[in-house]
Amino acid sequence: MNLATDTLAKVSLENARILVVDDQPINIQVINQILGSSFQLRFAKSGQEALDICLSDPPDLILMDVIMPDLDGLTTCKIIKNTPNISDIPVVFITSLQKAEEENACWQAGGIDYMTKPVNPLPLTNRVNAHLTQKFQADLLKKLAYLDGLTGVYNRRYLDDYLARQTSQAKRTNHAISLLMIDIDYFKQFNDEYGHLVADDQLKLTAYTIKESLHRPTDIVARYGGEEFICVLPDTGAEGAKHVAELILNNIRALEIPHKLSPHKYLTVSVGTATIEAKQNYNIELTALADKNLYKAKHTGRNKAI
Ligand code: GH3
Ligand code: MG
Ligand code: MG
Ligand code: MG
Repeated sequence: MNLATDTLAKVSLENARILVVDDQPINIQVINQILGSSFQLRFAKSGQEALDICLSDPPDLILMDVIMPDLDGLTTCKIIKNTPNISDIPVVFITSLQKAEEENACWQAGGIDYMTKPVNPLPLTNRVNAHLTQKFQADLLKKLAYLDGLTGVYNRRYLDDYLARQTSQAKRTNHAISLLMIDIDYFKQFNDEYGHLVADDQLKLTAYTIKESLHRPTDIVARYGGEEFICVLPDTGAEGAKHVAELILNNIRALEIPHKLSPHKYLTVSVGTATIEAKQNYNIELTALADKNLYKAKHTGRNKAI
């Protein structure tokens, strides 16, 4: 991903995905006629079905009916707004209810907009365009706020937040958690020998290789400092952490990036690992422990994990 190009690119609504929720097939048909040729539409006939779709494949915008059997639109919206990962999907209510207090209930439930039935094609299209544009701009800002500009992996700000959340969740649920601190070996010499531009490219490739070495959706890598990265591995004990560390070491060795000034001849990394095992002492400071182990790896030959 290229952040600079992303930033400059005009937000494109072409591939926007909209979920239409309504218990009446005729209403779904009407909206499909108005928006179907411009956006990717999905349909749900109940609040529960809408929630299932949001959790498995979140849309960019939801058009929500209010009156539905079982889970009504207001309750469904409240659940969405209180569920992590899907809470920022904008919900536009489309309803036959017209009283002021009924409209107010839609705003109170967390809706971003309110339209009455029967829908007029042009106002609906314009409002959908406006909400999608705002959603995509917010997504882009989040990306810029949380990703490292050079390497495209998460930045320190995101790391601090994610690590705090995952550590407290591990404590709450009595699960293990591990952290890897990764530092490129002899990178100062690499810069001196090959120049900053080449070094920047290899730094990016290293970040990408670490990212590709992680296989669980909850594993993340962040740039911690200049040529240092941290991986957070939730629900992973010492054995699993060691396995991931070895995989990273091997994948980076396999790149065979020449490094004349390193005794290993190729660009390598050293890894410090730290783990809180399930139901163990949750006061262990993972970052400090990983830093200590990284220091040991550096002083016992580098190109290894401890
Ligand atoms: P060690 O094996 O002990 O880690 O040695 P080292 O040379 O990698 O470590 P040191 O901390 O002394 O130097 C890190 C160097 O990494 C400093 C700088 O030349 C380089 N570096 C840090 N950030 C960047 C970056 O963003 N781009 C480039 N090109 N080089 C960087
Ligand atoms: Mg209805
Ligand atoms: Mg360093
Ligand atoms: Mg280094």
